[in-house]
Amino acid sequence: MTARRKSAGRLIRDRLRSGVLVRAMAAHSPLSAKLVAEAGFDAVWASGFELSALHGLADMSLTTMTEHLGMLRAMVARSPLPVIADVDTGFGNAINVIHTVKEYERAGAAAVVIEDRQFPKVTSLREDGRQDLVSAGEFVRKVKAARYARSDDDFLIIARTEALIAGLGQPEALRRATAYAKAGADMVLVHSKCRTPDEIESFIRAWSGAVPLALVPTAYPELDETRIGELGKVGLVIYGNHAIRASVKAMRAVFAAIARDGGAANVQQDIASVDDIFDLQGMDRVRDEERRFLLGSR
Ligand code: SPV
Ligand code: MG
Repeated sequence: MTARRKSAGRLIRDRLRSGVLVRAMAAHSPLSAKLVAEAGFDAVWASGFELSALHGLADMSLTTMTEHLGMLRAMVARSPLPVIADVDTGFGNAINVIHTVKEYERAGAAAVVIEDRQFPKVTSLREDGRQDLVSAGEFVRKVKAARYARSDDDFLIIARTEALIAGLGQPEALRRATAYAKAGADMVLVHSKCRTPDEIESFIRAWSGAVPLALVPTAYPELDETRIGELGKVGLVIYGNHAIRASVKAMRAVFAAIARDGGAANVQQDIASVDDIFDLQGMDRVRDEERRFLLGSR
């Protein structure tokens, strides 16, 4: 086990223990993971939605574990932050979860988030999405399998319930969250696609606090960190898809302007400078290495 992997989960656990909200921002590439660190977030969210969108695919188990794992490994290599892996259903049943946890831990992830949907999954935020969950009993066994598979006790197993998304109601969501915490999940992520925070706030108030909660306030962005702090019981907030949405809007505007104008003169102020990209690429370090190893002088 490397020091890096050990410290990745430990960084999150230390912050959780000190009662400070952990803030994770979505990324879909090593470059976006670097920008997450630059902006001052605590962790990178290796989002399945973002990676699917990057491939031009729906977030419905169409990208493979190998693709997601490869991208996660590249992000871990380029970002100083702990990376929280969105592994969807764990790519199958409890046996798949064992393999998934071992592979993601070995790749340097700090945590995995596993959701109680059936494989293949359907994206959560779609209005008319099919919402088939596995039974609470089966998912409890998947959580136990995840705990069994990790080799570093600091590696976090975050169990995600989609009960509210599936319309099963708060009692069922609480029943599932309680069972997952009892099975050994380090945190429970509870997701909602309501356009107001009411459903989630009600869940938080009813939650026993057995383990900290994780939230993804995409559909109800007015639930900000100040309000989350007031509510308590929440250890992690994930900004789930803001990297890909920011990129799409920026690219669309710049591409349209160049196509319209027949040249790039008018977009110079709207795009990053080449020097900015050089910095992100570590060009200073490369220059130094050239001096040392190619040109023979220091
Ligand atoms: C993701 O970012 O892939 C998530 C969050 O799982 S959501 O898309 O809102 O389900
Ligand atoms: Mg996802």
